[in-house]
Amino acid sequence: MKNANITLTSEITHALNLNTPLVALESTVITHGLPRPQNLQLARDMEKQIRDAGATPATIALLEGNIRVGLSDAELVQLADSTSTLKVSHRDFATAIVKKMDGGTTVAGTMFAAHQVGMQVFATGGIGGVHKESAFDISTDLRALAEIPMIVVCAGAKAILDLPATLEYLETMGVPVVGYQTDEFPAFYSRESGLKVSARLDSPKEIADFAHAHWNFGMRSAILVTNPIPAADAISAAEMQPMIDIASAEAIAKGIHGQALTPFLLGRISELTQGKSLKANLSLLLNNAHLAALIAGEMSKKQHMKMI
Ligand code: PSU
Ligand code: MN
Repeated sequence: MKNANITLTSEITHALNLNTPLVALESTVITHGLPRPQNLQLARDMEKQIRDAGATPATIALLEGNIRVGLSDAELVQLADSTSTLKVSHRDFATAIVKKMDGGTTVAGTMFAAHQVGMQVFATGGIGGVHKESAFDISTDLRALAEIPMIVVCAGAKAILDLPATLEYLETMGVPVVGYQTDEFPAFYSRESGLKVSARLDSPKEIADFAHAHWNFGMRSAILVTNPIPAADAISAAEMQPMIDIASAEAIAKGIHGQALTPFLLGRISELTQGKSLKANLSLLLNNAHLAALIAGEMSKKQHMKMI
């Protein structure tokens, strides 16, 4: 293990040593992204989805100030039930460590920890990005994508963000935005956004080949794989827009900013759509876990071929 501050389960240590397929999972979605009790159910379902597709799940979080890769079921319950968790992105690790707090790691925080222990594939729902409400609110997720070489599978980003600005930022930082079986950047609840991805790839193997081409050439950024929500659970952009406008106007009126903004917008949209968005959210998370597990399988095959 490269980083002595991180505790791994023996199952994950074993998988890393043998190069068997592994998928990292974030935990802000459990602590701040979803209501109870759906958060615990989702955490368990994502792990199961990954196991069913032949990979090992590694949920990453902080428990009493310890950075953990892989949680037992009792620890997942502890995290999902806790009422005083910290949302942990890059700047927050030291706070959680010295104050011995429980914490949910964001996309950025999860990427950092997962990379430190040698993982390459990560599944999440939606990434953070450039917010519309204030000029300087740009998620640390974007910086992490620029600097940490991992395959990050998501359903795009929510239209609560400034999606064109988010894509411009990713382009500036040299992050490939791959559409899985699509040419269009998906907008989380919606399969469409009117914006283009930088490359379309149609199979997990093509994605693994792409990652090798990017990194073997010397690039260090992540590869953002965007996987549209299953059509049956998608909500059209036209249907979402009024809710997004209401939530955004409320955030501005209440002066909500910083780390609290994303959870506020997510919660309000869930209320405004009366649970429809929650169903969509759960569906796309499971869909991403499945694809990430298949990509991890292809990455591990490549690793084994190299060793022969
Ligand atoms: N977007 C979602 N659901 C989420 C998040 C983002 O649709 O749960 C979480 C992720 O953990 C992401 C974080 O990394 O919010 C981004 O927060 P911020 O915008 O404060 O960087
Ligand atoms: Mn922010």
